[in-house]
Amino acid sequence: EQAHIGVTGLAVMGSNLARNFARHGHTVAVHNRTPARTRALVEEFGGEGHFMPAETAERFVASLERPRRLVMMVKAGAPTDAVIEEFAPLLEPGDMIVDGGNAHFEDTRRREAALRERGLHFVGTGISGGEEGALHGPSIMPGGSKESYEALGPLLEDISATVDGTPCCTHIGPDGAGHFVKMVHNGIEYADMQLIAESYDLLRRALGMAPGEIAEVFRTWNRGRLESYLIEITAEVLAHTDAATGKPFVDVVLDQAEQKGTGRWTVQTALDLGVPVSGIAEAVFARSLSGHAELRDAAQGLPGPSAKGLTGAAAERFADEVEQALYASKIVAYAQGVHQIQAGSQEYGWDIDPGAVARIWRGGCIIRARFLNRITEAYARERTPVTLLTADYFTEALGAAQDAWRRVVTTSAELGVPAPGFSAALAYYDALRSERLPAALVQGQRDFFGAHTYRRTDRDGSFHTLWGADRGERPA
Ligand code: NBP
Repeated sequence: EQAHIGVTGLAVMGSNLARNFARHGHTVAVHNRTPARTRALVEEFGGEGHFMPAETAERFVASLERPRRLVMMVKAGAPTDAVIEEFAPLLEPGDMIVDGGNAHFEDTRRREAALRERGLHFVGTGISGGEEGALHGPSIMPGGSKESYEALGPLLEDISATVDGTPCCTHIGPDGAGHFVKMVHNGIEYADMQLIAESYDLLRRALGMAPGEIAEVFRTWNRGRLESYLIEITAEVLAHTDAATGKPFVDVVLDQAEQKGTGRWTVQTALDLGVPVSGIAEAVFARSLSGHAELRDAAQGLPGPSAKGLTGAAAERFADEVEQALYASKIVAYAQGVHQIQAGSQEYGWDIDPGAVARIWRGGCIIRARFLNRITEAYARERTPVTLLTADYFTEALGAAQDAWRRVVTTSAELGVPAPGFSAALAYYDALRSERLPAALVQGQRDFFGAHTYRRTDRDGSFHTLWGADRGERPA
């Protein structure tokens, strides 16, 4: 007997994926560098399905049916290259290596090209949903060749989450496309988390609400258009009481947010592609600012505003306004992420369908949310919008929310409560809306000090003004 699929790298993610395959009736070969993990998996969960444990790479490969489907779930970076180098010589043309780790898409492009030369398919695959997702159904974003998806797709779709009967897994595009989309997913996740955190902070500091009360507000929001996994877990975290002190859990946690780096990759890549992902960037910077204890200590004495909080009618309507600001800012974060996916797709020739991406993000992954249906709809139309903001549904939502959104940003400034996510999103919206931008003045400055030239609104060509002489204009 041979296995349908093999999983090597049996830490939490790999073990859970292997169990997920087994629970769906697939025979799964399992392998890990340290064999104790392989034994532990089979000992503990062997009853869940049919596992074929292998203690050596050779035995593992020999146990797979051909063409071989080998999923690796190891630490990203050098360990991934080491595992590829260990297995590639044992494989035959047409075999597939699936990298389900959090690889950088440039690494995936390099690995795919190298393995293609050797006749092997390398399928860089984004997997979101954490440990629970891996076991019960993640959102799966496979890159690599179309041909490899024909052999792998049915198995991956089998174990992915499903929403309305549709699997949260689709072929994203060639080589690094899957890992690229997973990276942007994480960038959007950073932005969404930051916006929710700002909402909490504003409710707390403008209205003096307790964490438990704010949890109730989030629970209410989660029954409406903001319904999403992140809002749901935020309510859980806010409602939690620390057992040791009896204080709200959120008050005993050190307020320095950490990151593993995928948000940073999103922003670095966006800078290279020239895509303004300001909302995502502010979220990454907000985490980094929170970690600078020395700066924050030094700044404790800086003067703040005289206004202390909201009262009266302004207080009454504030929670509803924050809901609107959150929804509008979230639309902007997704619009920026979708723009980045489109720019990457263009740069690397991936032909990614943003509507399909939104569809597979509806379940399994961390950013799963009711509102993703609306993005899928927007891109299912014959005429797809240039930006998500101009899709009918979103334009209406932004229009309805904008007054409240502006008041929330104003209030945050007046009370001295930082809301970089809300304000960056609003600035992006207003910049795109503006008929003229002060970029014209920047061009003038650049031409003045560096003779960088400018274009005119009324004539083709590039020009330079002789700023140091008679200020006459010359074609450049
Ligand atoms: P880890 O990222 O902690 O990796 C541990 C695994 O890598 C173990 O199986 C370990 O084998 C193996 N490994 C290492 Br480290 N170096 C190796 C080498 N040189 N040769 C062979 N194997 C090696 O595991 P994880 O948290 O399960 O995550 C797996 C991947 O999935 C990562 O890329 C991660 O970024 C990604 N991911 C994680 C999550 C999550 O929620 N945790 C979500 C989505 C994606 P050993 O047992 O012999 O040390």
